[in-house]
Amino acid sequence: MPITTNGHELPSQAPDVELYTTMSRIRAFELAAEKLFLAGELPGFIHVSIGQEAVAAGVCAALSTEDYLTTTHRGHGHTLAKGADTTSMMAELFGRTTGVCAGRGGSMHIADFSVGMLGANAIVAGGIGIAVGAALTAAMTGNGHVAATFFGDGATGRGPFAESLNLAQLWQLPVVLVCENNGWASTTRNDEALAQPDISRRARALGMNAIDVDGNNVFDVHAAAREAVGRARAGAGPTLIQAHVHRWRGHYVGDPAKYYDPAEVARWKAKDPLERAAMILTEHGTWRPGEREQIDSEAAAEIEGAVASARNAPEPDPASVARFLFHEPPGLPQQACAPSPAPSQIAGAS
Ligand SMILES: Cc1ncc(C[n+]2csc(CCOP(=O)(O)OP(=O)(O)O)c2C)c(N)n1
Repeated sequence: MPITTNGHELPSQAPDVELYTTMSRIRAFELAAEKLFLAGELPGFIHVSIGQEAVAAGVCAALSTEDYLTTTHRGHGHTLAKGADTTSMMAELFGRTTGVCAGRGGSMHIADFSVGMLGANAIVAGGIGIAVGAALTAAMTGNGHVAATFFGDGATGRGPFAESLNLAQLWQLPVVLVCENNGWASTTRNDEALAQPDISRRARALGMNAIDVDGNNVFDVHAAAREAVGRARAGAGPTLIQAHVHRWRGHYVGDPAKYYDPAEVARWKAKDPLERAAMILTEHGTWRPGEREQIDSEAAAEIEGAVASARNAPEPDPASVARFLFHEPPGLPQQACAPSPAPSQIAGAS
């Protein structure tokens, strides 16, 4: 059960199959991305969130499409759960023109304003201030939107975390700050780097509402997120959710992760959020017979289709390298690139 600041337990609603479906799609997307990267098909670096899917699914299901979201270098799951299309996300990882950012961003810089996704961010803690700024926009314009941001425990050692929490609480902004506390920042254990590794206590020190939740239980995460989003939308200010999770893989795909104790990883895997959700849905008699298998095979087929489409899509023309930077240089050839979003396509723009 998620525990609020005053020790109150938040009950989960009846378990919803849709939350399992989102996790299954994220898992399928990231297993495919991992394989493709190791086979040398994807440029750059990628970071996967395998084992952390419940946080993305549970939080984003509490947001509307227009609500704002920012995320991190480990943001595929958050972006997908917010409603981005898997085909254009996969094409983005391949760096193709059909990508959600026309192949210019790659894994760590995905943004999709059409679903309120303001951006992944390779700068640790970089997304937190942007979400607080978006929440300030919501408060000043009265547009009714809420902003949410995902970040890791490592990000809480940086200045933008402290500054953003301060302003969010001072101005009672409609923002939900979601810390995925997986205990590691790259190769460093958080108790070696943070004076206070319990992130909720840092929020409570400012008087901010905070909720602790088992990040392996998607239904509990969702209950916490509904409470936090409801408060924010009602004008009751920000909430920090600390989701306790495990990062099954190394920091980046290809990291041998020799710093992990194999017994510890085995313990984490025993808490697989997909298996946990499946067990709860079975206990409640929510599944139809064969429903889990059907969801998993549809997710696999969706991702297979996304990969095939990305492989066949064109790469950007090198002559267009300056496109989307600052302004459209006159005389640039107009090749097969997705256009910049019109202001009217940006969620919340009036
Ligand atoms: C400002 C900044 N410092 C350092 C890095 C290098 N770096 C990338 S990810 C990372 C660890 C982040 O850990 P955490 O915030 O806990 O997120 P997690 O990787 O666990 O999801 C570091 C140090 C960076 N990208 N940006």
